[in-house]
Amino acid sequence: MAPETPGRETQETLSNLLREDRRFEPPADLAAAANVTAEAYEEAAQDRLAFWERAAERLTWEQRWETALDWKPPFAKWFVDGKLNVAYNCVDRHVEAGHGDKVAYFWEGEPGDSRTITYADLQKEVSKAANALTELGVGKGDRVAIYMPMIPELPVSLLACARIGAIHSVVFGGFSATALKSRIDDADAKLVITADGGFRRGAPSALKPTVDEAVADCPSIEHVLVVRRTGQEVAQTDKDVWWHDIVERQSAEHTPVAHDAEDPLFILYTSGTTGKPKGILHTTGGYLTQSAWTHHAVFDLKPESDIYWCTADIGWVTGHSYIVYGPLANGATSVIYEGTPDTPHRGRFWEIIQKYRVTILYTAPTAIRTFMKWGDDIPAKFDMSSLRVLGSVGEPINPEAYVWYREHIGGDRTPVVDTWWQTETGAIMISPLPGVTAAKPGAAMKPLPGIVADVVDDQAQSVPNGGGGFLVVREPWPSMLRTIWGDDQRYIDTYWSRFEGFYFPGDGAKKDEDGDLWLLGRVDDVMLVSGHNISTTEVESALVSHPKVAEAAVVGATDPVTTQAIVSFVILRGAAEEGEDIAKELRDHVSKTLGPIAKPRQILIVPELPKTRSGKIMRRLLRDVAENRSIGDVTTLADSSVMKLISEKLPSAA
Ligand code: 6R9
Repeated sequence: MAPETPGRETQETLSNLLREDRRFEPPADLAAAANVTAEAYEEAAQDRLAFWERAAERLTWEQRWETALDWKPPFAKWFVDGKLNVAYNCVDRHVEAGHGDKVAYFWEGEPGDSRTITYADLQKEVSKAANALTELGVGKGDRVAIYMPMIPELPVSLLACARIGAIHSVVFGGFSATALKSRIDDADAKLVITADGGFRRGAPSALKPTVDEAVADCPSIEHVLVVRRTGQEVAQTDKDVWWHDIVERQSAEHTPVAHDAEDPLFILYTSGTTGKPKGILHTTGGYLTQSAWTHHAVFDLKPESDIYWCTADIGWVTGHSYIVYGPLANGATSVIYEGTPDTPHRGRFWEIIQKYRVTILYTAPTAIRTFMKWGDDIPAKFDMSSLRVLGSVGEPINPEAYVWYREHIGGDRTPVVDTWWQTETGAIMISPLPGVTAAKPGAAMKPLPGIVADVVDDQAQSVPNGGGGFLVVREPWPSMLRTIWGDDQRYIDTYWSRFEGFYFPGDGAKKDEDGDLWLLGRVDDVMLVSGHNISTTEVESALVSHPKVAEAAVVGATDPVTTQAIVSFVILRGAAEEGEDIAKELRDHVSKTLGPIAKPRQILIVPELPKTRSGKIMRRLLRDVAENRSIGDVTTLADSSVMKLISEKLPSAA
């Protein structure tokens, strides 16, 4: 086992418990006009590198590459000796092609203010920001930490860095000063770009004090560039420069220079299960190729008519690839929303879809389950007939949540694409194609054309259909991470040592009888119950399939008899009452759905679940609760008070 993923050596296969027979065929009109058809799989299977070269040709290169791939395992170089500028590809080339008046972003602030930014506007803003960065002494290869709310200056900052070849490192606006400082230190960043604050849940939420606290002790930081968003009072330090003072007075002209295809584009930190966060390094040509191609293929993006909205935060990889780089490279019109889905009311998302006539929505299972909990009547009040494709990312989507999403948001017409990928993979890897795939609710289905993934047992042998085990990627792909910033050895140990020659993402998966892929969560979360490896995902999905359950998190707690026993934390749906018998009812329901082996020992009804800011359930903390330990590191939790609420619910908790 790789040191980062201390699973059990005994794990051979994952039990395959959940059955699902529903299928959703692609709508005929979508299939007929789809950007990508079934042929793409064949083309890529015949010549994978030629397939990716054609995808790279969708971009504008100043100098074409010599070699598609230079692979010295596990170090890859894609489009060797090619040169291009990412910001030019995302912005200028669309203006040059006569699309300057086309909207790049409809930006919606939480308090109800809005801005419309065309590609021509974006070109000016990015050029000014690039000039300002240069004036602040930032040059090619320098690292820039970005700690901002979801305002237009955030994508502008990313693109300004890309334009001059500086490496951005976006840190979630919700992270603490300690987390920010450790990321600044690890990357040895020169500049921080931030804002006074942003609006969340109806109130200004300050960011600048956190930056001040972090930077007080960061000698590498020369300047702090501050956008005024909320107008909150901010303490000034001698490193501070206001965005409106320096950026606004710059020239709106800036000539982009081409960078090498393998020049770094950004670092994005991902918290490992143990140890310090890993600085995932992405480079220029391969990253842009795959983020743009997958956005075009998986969402069937038609730049001339679609209004696309990805609800992620740009501080998460989904925002990098599918709010900024992919959509802009494709010349899309996107919506960006600053705030939370329940401000000022729980229909805010649907109101935004109605207002902008959004056609493609990309969100996360955690959000979908929250909307289910809030009730069907809320989305029903809005006109969402414009929607034609729905996407999901971040966690396995429970079949019930998938069907709810399709029915209540997609009017039972829209395909749902369940997209599996990671910060490390840079772009989508496994997903249905909306015009091709007869999708199964809860399955990510097949590796995209050009991606070679498989499920293997612990001897690295491919499992037969119907079997479960470890997901691996067998061949390098253009947007793969190139290393962990400053730590090649950790890159090798974490991703390339568990299975010789294969990339190991750390996720469990199964192949169904048709060979379609189902993601089963992190292997660290797999439970060992009476000799069976049981995935938390399947038990959670069984719980969520009960009409009274909105969300569920499942963990294995040490048990003297069964090695581990299943402990479930459950949030009930809007109207459901917490009664005496509900625990029994749910335990029986799981037993009936998956079999007695998966019957939870304990069901705890809780008001909330601990989640990261990107919405992933932190089962590690729930294991602490279930095993009656003091609760571990909660610094990456979106809301740290949640653990207290949960502990209070537990009869045996100390
Ligand atoms: C994009 C993103 C990566 C981990 C990944 C997996 C889980 C993401 C998923 C999914 C099942 C999906 N994950 N998408 N699991 N089905 N469609 O989320 O990146 O934050 O790095 O997380 O998220 O466990 O390994 P990141």
